[in-house]
Amino acid sequence: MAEQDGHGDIPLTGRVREKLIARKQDWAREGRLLTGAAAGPARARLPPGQTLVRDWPVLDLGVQPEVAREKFRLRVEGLVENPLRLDWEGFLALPQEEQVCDIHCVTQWSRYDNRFAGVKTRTLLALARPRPEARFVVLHAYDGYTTNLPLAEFGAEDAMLAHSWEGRPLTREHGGPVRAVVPRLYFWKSAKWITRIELRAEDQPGFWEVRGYHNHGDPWREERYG
Ligand SMILES: Nc1nc2c(c(=O)[nH]1)N[C@H]1C(S)=C(S)[C@@H](COP(=O)(O)O)O[C@H]1N2
Ligand SMILES: [Mo]
Repeated sequence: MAEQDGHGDIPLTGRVREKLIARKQDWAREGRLLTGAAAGPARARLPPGQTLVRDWPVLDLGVQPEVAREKFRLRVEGLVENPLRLDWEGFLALPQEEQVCDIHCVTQWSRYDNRFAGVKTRTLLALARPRPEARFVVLHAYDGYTTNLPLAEFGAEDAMLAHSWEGRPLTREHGGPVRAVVPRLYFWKSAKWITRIELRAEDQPGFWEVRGYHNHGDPWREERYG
């Protein structure tokens, strides 16, 4: 899968977990984990159907690309006035910010107060200058994973591309060197090992979105599957 994005020299270890992927797809079809509880008017911190965890589970397709910092490239392209192509130094040269946020995984765990550091998506978008037609974003990762979201939500004030967590470099298993963090949507929208951000006029469902996950994924509306 990695070949498609033209980064065939990034080693992948592990094996794609076909069975796990098929099982999650079945759960999506069956509506597993749905509580039917609507979020009340005063939005709770813990979204419906979620359980708080203290550790930080690792979830991915089973292959974890090993992206050396010298080989890291980040592109912002598609419907932008100023396409960006950044290497590691270029990425670190952008304004750096910190963000403490909660994360909510569709498989039911939530984790509070994660301190990420990196570049806010707003900063990147301000540099790339989206064209007026741009309304959606597809995030592409080094393991071939993709996920889609509305441009407005990708550019939310608390969304970022993170390289550190709790003051330390983001580990490879959690998506280092750089991952997306979009706290207001289920965590599958936060692509690990990100390499390309594509701005589009039309939406294009990503890896889990074509396998039965909700196209939008708001945890407080319990948009798990759809
Ligand atoms: N590149 C990539 N990003 C990904 C995934 C993946 O398989 N590949 N899995 C997603 C899912 S389903 C979740 S829940 C989170 C898990 O992130 P974590 O392993 O750091 O907890 O990453 C998301 N981002
Ligand atoms: Mo997930």
